[in-house]
Amino acid sequence: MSNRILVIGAGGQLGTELVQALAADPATAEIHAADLRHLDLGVPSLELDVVDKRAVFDIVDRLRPTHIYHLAAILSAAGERNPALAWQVNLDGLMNVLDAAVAHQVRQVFWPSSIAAFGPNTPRQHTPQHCTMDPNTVYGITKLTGERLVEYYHARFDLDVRSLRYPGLISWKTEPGGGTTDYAIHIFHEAIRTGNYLCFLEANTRLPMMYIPDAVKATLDLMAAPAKTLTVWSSYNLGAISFTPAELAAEIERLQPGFTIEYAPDFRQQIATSWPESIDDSQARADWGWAHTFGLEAMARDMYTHLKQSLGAQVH
Ligand code: NAD
Ligand code: AKB
Repeated sequence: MSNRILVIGAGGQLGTELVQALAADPATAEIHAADLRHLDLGVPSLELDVVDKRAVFDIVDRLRPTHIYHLAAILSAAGERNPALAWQVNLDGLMNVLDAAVAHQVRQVFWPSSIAAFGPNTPRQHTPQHCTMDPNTVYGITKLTGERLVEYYHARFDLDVRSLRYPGLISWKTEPGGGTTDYAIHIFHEAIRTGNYLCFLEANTRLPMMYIPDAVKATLDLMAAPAKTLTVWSSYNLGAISFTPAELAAEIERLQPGFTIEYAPDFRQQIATSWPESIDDSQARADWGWAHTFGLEAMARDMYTHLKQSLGAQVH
């Protein structure tokens, strides 16, 4: 197989890591990283606004990718600040990519959904694959609509488009992109920089989370799975760890004695409270063998160690 890959929204938290993993895959013959701005990821970079339909079609026509990973999005907290932009990027952008993929017979597309597709009437513990979904953020509404769209394009146009409902992703190579789960990254930065963190969620707000190597692995595993083994063409539930700010703070305190946390919940508290606390991902485990690697303690240790080295390197 010689895959020609286009990653759109490649400069973000997930894209930065996924591009590296895809570039290292022997099946990858060519990879291009597209974003609003030029990127230095060690692969050819393209400037692209995914809302611009003609630009999306031109790039797909020119590069003829076999695979598109479409990651560009406006996340939950940023979306509440600009709902119209979230709608345009998250849904018009998605349709542009899906239409270009159908028109140019792209072999596979990946597009992420989120735990934000669930809402206040969703069962919050061990949230099932199929249940009530009534998101009340514009981001969540675009993710649920996107799920319906990708399933429709699979059924109607036979497009092989696959999706995961990622939990909050934790990583150290980039700053987070404007989500509600960003606290779980900010807390490490502030612990290392100042020894204290003012958290925008309440101490006992439990949310599903995942360390980035697990998210990258899940993405590659889902894309590699034989189509006939898949039973979900909207978006797979995906779980790993669930914890509260207080539990994460206790873990960081073990790594850095004297670390302190205070709480000043803001508008993101209401968003978090509308999302699941934990995810039932048994369908993903049964269909394509999903298994996570990092628990809370291992994630916190690895994240703390790498971020400390990286921030130290920036200071000196
Ligand atoms: P991010 O905000 O870090 O990165 C998104 C990237 O998209 C940015 O580099 C941004 O410049 C780019 N972008 C924004 N508008 C664009 C446009 N109009 N055209 C082209 N590029 C544009 O996001 P992320 O955390 O890397 O998330 C990637 C995907 O995973 C998104 O679809 C997101 O909804 C989903 N997801 C992320 C998380 C998480 O915790 N990070 C959780 C669930 C789902
Ligand atoms: C956000 O908080 O908006 C994202 C997500 C869970 O989709 N991290």
